[in-house]
Amino acid sequence: MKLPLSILTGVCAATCALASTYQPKFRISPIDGSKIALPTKEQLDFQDKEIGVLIHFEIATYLSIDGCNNVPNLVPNPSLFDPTLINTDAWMDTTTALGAKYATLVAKHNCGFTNWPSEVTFQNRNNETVPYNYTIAQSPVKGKNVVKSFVDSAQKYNVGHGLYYSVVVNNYLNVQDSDVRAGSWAPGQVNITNGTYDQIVLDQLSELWRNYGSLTEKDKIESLLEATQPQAVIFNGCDTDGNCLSANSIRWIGTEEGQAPEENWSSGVTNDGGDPKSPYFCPAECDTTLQTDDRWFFGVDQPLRSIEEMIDVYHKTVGRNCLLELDLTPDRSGLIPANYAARYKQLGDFISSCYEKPVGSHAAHNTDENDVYTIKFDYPTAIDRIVLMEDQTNGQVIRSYQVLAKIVDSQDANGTLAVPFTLVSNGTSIGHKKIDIFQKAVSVTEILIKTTFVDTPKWRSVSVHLCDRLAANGTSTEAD
Ligand SMILES: *[C@@H]1O[C@H](CO)[C@@H](O)[C@H](O)[C@H]1NC(C)=O
Ligand SMILES: *[C@@H]1O[C@H](CO)[C@@H](O)[C@H](O)[C@H]1NC(C)=O
Ligand SMILES: *[C@@H]1O[C@H](CO)[C@@H](O)[C@H](O)[C@H]1NC(C)=O
Ligand SMILES: *[C@@H]1O[C@H](CO)[C@@H](O)[C@H](O)[C@H]1NC(C)=O
Ligand SMILES: *[C@@H]1O[C@H](CO)[C@@H](O)[C@H](O)[C@H]1NC(C)=O
Ligand SMILES: *[C@@H]1O[C@H](CO)[C@@H](O)[C@H](O)[C@H]1NC(C)=O
Ligand SMILES: *[C@@H]1O[C@H](CO)[C@@H](O)[C@H](O)[C@H]1NC(C)=O
Ligand SMILES: CC(=O)N[C@H]1CO[C@H](CO)[C@@H](O)[C@@H]1O
Repeated sequence: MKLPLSILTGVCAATCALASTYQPKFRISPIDGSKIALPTKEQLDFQDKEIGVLIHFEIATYLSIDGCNNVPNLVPNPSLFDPTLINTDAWMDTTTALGAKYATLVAKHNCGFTNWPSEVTFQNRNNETVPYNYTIAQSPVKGKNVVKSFVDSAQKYNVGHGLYYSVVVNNYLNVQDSDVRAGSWAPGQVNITNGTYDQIVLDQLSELWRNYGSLTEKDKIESLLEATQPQAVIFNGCDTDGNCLSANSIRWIGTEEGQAPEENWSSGVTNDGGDPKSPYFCPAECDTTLQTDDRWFFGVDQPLRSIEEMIDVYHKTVGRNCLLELDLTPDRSGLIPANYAARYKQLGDFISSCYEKPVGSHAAHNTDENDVYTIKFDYPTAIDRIVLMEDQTNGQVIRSYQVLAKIVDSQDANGTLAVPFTLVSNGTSIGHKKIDIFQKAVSVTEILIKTTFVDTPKWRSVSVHLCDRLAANGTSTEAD
């Protein structure tokens, strides 16, 4: 069984301060006395997944605009939702071709439509008990259940799954900023109190958690979460004052462009590159789209970002210690369009051909008494990048590093002359993974990695690669 994942939609700033009982776990550096934030097993498992997809597929798939954000009076007619070819196994074919290890489905977005047949009922302002009848069961594909079908496919493909439920906006219930708007009601909206809204959210989350294993937030949600989903990893689970819903929190990187700052720590609670001194271990997630213009729901004739741009996204997210969560958007038929599927596969193929097999894997790897890491090759070996991974079991401890190499390109093909070491890359944060692409491919006989740290570093892996050759096949690798 894969770990169920949870996605929280960012109202923690308003509610975590009230909710929080969680204290950060850290240890004190034996070297300089600074705090070293400690991870949970769930956080490390989550970072290991490296790539996930976020599947946007509900009533907004049938709108020309990108969802019900900022159109509080719009309640699209449920008769629009008519995916005649829906095939969630095909979604998983694409997810695995990309190399993603988890998938999160948007179960309810801002229009209020649920793509599972919610059976929640509630009281309206006339004190009548009415059904939450803005669901797939009121659509032309009545009888289908996208959430169940998605979860079944994910389990069949051994892909971790999560569900996303937005709490902040619900047009059907006339909710904006987590509150029922007092004032006007548009056609299709029902009239409820704030208290009823909170109850509906809890009831729908319980329905999802009980039946499909997953998700989310707000103060009462904290206890529900602890009771039903103790292992769930919570996106935006901490506010900037360090109030957290869960020890298993991850943070948003602060942009939807698909890039982390080059310096990006596993600790910190702010929506940016984080903070090496923070006592909160809270890795970053970088969410972004394949479609251009930050478009998340399927857009008719919406162009896709080029493979070169997506490779760059991979290097600036996974290659900078950030989880890449890439949008996956089925079209109105319920299938992933062929050109989209091809682009995800192209990216997955690039990643595996470039990174699966290091060059010189038989070379001797050693750490000397000064904690300098060395790789010695038997013969000059061409490389154009290095992949560094820290073992973060006891926290992220490296604070900066330099990669030096004996480059023998034009000097001594046999590596017998006394060749000086040259700096080929350097930086600060490594964490789960850091990928450094060199200016150009070089032929080397030896590599040294020097670090500064707050405790003796443990490497999880250090590998070198040569991917320039992929460029010849139309898959350019772009210098970093
Ligand atoms: C609904 O019930 C509440 C609490 O019992 C009561 O205060 C209110 O007047 C009732 N509203 C209507 C329309 O009957
Ligand atoms: C939903 O329920 C309300 C109140 O019971 C009713 O007026 C409305 O027609 C129903 N809508 C659908 C799509 O069934
Ligand atoms: C819900 O609460 C908000 C914030 O307190 C308030 O502004 C709004 O009027 C309330 N809505 C209703 C329908 O009472
Ligand atoms: C919603 O309920 C409130 C309180 O009963 C009432 O004042 C208001 O007119 C109702 N609005 C609609 C659109 O039914
Ligand atoms: C490399 O070794 C070969 C064979 O021993 C020798 O012929 C050649 O001159 C050497 N090249 C250099 C640059 O030392
Ligand atoms: C990397 O090396 C360059 C050149 O020596 C230096 O200017 C830069 O500050 C270094 N960066 C880091 C993060 O050490
Ligand atoms: C590049 O294309 C050539 C010819 O189709 C093929 O033989 C080679 O394996 C490809 N290289 C990579 C790295 O995909
Ligand atoms: C290189 C870079 O962008 N570093 C940033 C990493 O994140 C910290 C904290 O947000 C910033 O202060 C750095 O500028």
